[in-house]
Amino acid sequence: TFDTFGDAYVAVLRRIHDQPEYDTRGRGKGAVEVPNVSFRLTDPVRRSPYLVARRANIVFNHAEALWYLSGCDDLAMIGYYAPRLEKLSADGIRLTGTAYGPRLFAVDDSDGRSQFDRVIDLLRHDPDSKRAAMLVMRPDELIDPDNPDVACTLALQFLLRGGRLHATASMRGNDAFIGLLCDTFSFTMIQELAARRLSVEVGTYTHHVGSMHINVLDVAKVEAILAETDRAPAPMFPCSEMPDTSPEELDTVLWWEQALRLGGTTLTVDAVARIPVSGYWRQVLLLFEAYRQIRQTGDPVTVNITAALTAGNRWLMAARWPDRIG
Ligand code: 5HM
Repeated sequence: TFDTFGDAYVAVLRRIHDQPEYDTRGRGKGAVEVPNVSFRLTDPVRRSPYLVARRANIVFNHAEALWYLSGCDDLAMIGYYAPRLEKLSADGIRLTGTAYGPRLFAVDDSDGRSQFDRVIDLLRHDPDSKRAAMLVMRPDELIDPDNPDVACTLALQFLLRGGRLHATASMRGNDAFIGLLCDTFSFTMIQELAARRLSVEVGTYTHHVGSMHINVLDVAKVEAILAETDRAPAPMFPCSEMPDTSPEELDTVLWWEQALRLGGTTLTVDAVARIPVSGYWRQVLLLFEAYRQIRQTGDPVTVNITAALTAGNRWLMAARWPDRIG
């Protein structure tokens, strides 16, 4: 059990790096592995580790969570934030296994609800339910042995206990350096959104993985992270809590995300302040505007936008794009 994800992340990397149990070569990729790794977070809202050597992409983290919440599977949206995902798409248009959105948040039956809607409704009527589980990987994903993109997540489960919404993610495999950070970020955002919808506190987050591994290609970067935390503890920043967010408010955030991505639209701090969403989501739109400037101009991000970021977001942006954040 750890307080924050930053603590768990470093502990998992250290365990796999220092005491690997297997060397594997699944699909031709060398990795060191520890099977059946679990951890629990008591404060899943503090979901970003502040590690210079990790160079985490806080813009991608939010984009991926929103991409899931949108219920979409288009490469165009998520590929703008992470071009590496292009190679996972068989047709260059859609992602299959990696796109958890359609499985969790798209209406998938004649009842007009998504898996997420159903578990929320279930917990409203039967708060002690043991059934609030959403399945992600599907049996048909193993039919084609060359499928480049099989979902790594098996299921997400909510337990409403003691007035708090606990969440558990079960994964068949997880890349402890890259995927673990992104997956925990998105899953704890989903947990927080669900807790707010149910008007309960955020509980603990438990992450369980069948094959937790570090790809051999990333070992040097992992060693840099471990050396960084050996030198000094990572900094800490205050974290904002997500307010209750309606589907309409999420649509507004997604509309602005798309407008910034597709070009033509730019945002100033004053313009963001006029968008009818909460301060929490305005901060996310500021991150998208900062990223638009990084992608579409060669200049540093404008001082006003940088100054309007929270201290934690500014730190993460500067660690990722040191020459673009003043
Ligand atoms: O051979 P396999 O299908 O497991 O390769 C996919 C790998 O991508 C996983 O083992 C894991 O290392 C990584 N991954 C992850 O960590 C992939 C996804 C996409 O579902 C994810 N987290 N969300």
